Amino acid sequence: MSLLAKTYTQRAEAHTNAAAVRLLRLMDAKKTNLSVAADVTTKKELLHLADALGPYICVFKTHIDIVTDFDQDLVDQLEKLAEKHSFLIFEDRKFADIGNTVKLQYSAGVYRIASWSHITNAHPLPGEGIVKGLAEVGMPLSRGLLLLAEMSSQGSLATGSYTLEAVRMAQRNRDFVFGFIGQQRMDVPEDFVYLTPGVGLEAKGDGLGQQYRTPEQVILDSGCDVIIVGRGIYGSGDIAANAQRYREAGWNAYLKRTGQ
Ligand code: 5FU
Repeated sequence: MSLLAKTYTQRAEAHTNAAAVRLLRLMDAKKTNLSVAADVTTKKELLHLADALGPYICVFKTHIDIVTDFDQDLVDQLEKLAEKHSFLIFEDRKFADIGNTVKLQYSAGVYRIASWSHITNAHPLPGEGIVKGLAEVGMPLSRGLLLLAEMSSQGSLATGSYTLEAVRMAQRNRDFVFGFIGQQRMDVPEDFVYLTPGVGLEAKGDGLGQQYRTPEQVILDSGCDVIIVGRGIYGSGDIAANAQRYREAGWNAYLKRTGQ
């Protein structure tokens, strides 16, 4: 059976990476492949989004360094909400330095990302040392890493042979790397989980290079697994109703893909 015809649960059963197993299982259990990109700048707004949208999502994606009043209590509360609503936290840190430096950026500093974020991501740009450095911190905590194979923004340089090398790097490090930030599934035998930003039902772009595709284009046509939606949900109107719309669109595309 082709990977794309399999359910998330079937894929979880065959997977060896702890973060992938957890994510794939919870997607089927909650019937959602929606991740919200919570790009807000106050603790209050971030916690409000996590609590209000928690029931609809599998992954809550943060940019913790844009929160003006960050404190330890914020991540303590975020972890409690992750338990309450059963979602994973993904700090979209996009590490991009040498192994020794990213190890420190991941474990220490003000944010201590590894201590609370189930998933994080890294650019393959510096070479394999970035994965090795992050793995030294993340593996003992059962965290998972995504490599940025492609970006949604116009003119991105992550294409062609760069993207192929990202996939090869992931293939060599499957104990820690369980998937990609990418725009389309690459044809390899290993099961990688694809989380895909640049998703919008109405807008086609944002005037700053962002490019949007629909949930159906992402899940059905491009074979990705999780839709990441930010402003399409919290930008205007009723955020819960917006989340419900994206959740349904993403889920229906998955049901179509797997023939359920
Ligand atoms: F890696 C990427 C990428 O290629 N494109 C993105 O848009 C990450 N993102 C993130 O997804 C970006 O940093 C935002 O947090 C989010 C998209 O938000 P939007 O409001 O749906 O455009």
